[in-house]
Amino acid sequence: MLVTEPVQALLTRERTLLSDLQAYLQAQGAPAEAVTQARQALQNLDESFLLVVVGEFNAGKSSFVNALLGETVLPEGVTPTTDRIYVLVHGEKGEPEATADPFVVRLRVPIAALDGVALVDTPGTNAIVRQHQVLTEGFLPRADLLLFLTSADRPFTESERQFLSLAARWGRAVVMVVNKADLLETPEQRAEVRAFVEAGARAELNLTPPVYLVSARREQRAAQTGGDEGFRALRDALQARLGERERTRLKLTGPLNAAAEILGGEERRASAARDTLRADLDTLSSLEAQRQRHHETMQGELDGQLNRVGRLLAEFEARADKFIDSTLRIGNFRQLVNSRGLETQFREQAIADLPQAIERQFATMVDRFVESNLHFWEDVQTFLLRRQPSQDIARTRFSYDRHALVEGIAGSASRHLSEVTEAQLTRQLAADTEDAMKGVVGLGAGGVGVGVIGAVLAGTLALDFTFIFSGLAIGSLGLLILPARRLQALRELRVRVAELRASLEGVVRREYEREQERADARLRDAMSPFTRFIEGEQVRLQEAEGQAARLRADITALKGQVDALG
Ligand SMILES: Nc1nc2c(ncn2[C@@H]2O[C@H](COP(=O)(O)OP(=O)(O)OP(=O)(O)O)[C@@H](O)[C@H]2O)c(=O)[nH]1
Ligand SMILES: [Mg+2]
Repeated sequence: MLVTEPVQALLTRERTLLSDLQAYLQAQGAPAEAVTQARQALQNLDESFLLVVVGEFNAGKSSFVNALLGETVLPEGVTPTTDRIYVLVHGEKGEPEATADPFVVRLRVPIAALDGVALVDTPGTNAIVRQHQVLTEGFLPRADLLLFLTSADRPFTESERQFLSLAARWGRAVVMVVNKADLLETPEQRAEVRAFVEAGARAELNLTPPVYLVSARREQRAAQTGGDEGFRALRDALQARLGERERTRLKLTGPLNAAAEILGGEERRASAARDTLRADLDTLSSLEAQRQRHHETMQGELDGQLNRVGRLLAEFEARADKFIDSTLRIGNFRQLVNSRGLETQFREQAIADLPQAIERQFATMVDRFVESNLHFWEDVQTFLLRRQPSQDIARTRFSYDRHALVEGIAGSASRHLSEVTEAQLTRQLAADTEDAMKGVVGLGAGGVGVGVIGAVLAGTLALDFTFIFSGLAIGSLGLLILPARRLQALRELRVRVAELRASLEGVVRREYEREQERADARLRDAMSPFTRFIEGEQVRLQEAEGQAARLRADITALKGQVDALG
């Protein structure tokens, strides 16, 4: 390369720009391959000039290179032949040397035409071996000048059009070559093929690169044929194109165009990330409405459960009613004198399994509470996970982080819900029931079992309702007032059942409410890393936008200066 003072200055600025780009990509958490491409662009500045021959398999690339060198250096064949990238450099002939890239080999050949230029043969595109195309596409951004080879018997195929469009995206300089021109028999055919290839190239590159019709075969058989005319023209053109000044310009432009493409990729990712964040924010704000609906559902659920408690109490009341009615009778005189016996009978016939039934009902309520909250959280998570960010940002730090955070939401919240909430809510309900029962009975808690709802209720009910019979251990006088006592007992029963019902309902509603608030707080806690992430990313993307704009301006300015190089 012609390193004059202005070139040196440009080189320095370009190196700075390319390392800034690399740092920028790293800071943005771009996919590894984008960072690698930026690093590669920087390295390219210091590599020799790469003249890269590309085209569909069997177009005659290897034959073309051999013809250009005037020596059969590379294998040729009708099937997909070249399976790695051959970088031919001037030097003492030797064995192929490995490079840092296992698919790139270096070959020294003692041909003066290669001085200062490395000639590169690539595996063909559109071969049955997909890997061949992948290799060549990966190498494309490193090419300083592309020799785009198409075959006269199938000029400018669809896959060649696609490949050329990729070359255009990377801003590569292109020379169009139609090989196997010996297959074209008339001047009309030649003109037709040339026009066709020209039009195709124009459509993809938006400019009209010169098209050369050559025959590698005729050139290889120069001894018999006297060489190929098209080949001679191409050689001359390359000579001019690869003059030191032009080479320098291409060498400086290639990495800048690559930088523009790499930066464009990052800008697309940033814009996709912004879209994702916007959608996430929408989701979060609709979450409040969802939570409201969830609460309403929970309230409906709770009402249903309380109704069932009410039904149990009504059944108890009916049994107690019947008991009082049939027991407090004069004919039952003997039994009435024995208040202990009465209490036992009341327990057996009226109370029966009410405490256990209520306890079961409470357990069901706790289960339902935990279950519907779990469902709600899972719904929230599914909702967020369903919003797959666009393919553009696959493999970025942004999508890894976001995915991990969204996946964590229901996880941590639901673990707590099933491990802690269930036990806690059960305990609270028991303790609260016990407290409430004290009020109903109007007695101290003495003797009442602690913690288990059934025991609390059993004790309470027995104490409370047999209280009705207290003082019934009667003398003869009592018999006279028995009808009045019966009425009073029935009245009292009704009052007590109503009180019991009210206080159980109060307990349950209060505990439900309290636990729901805790559950909401926990969900908010579980969401908070995600909401913080959204806020953080918005700031990052905002700043990134500014940095990208500065980098883009730098690229444009430098390209202008490279173009203006004398
Ligand atoms: N008629 C004619 N045949 C040619 C010419 N150049 C190459 N061929 C033949 O085309 C076939 C493919 O040649 P290669 O040089 O191996 O083609 P390639 O593009 O390197 O193929 P891959 O390495 O598989 O991508 C061989 O059979 C060559 O003999 C030419 O100018 N005219
Ligand atoms: Mg080949």
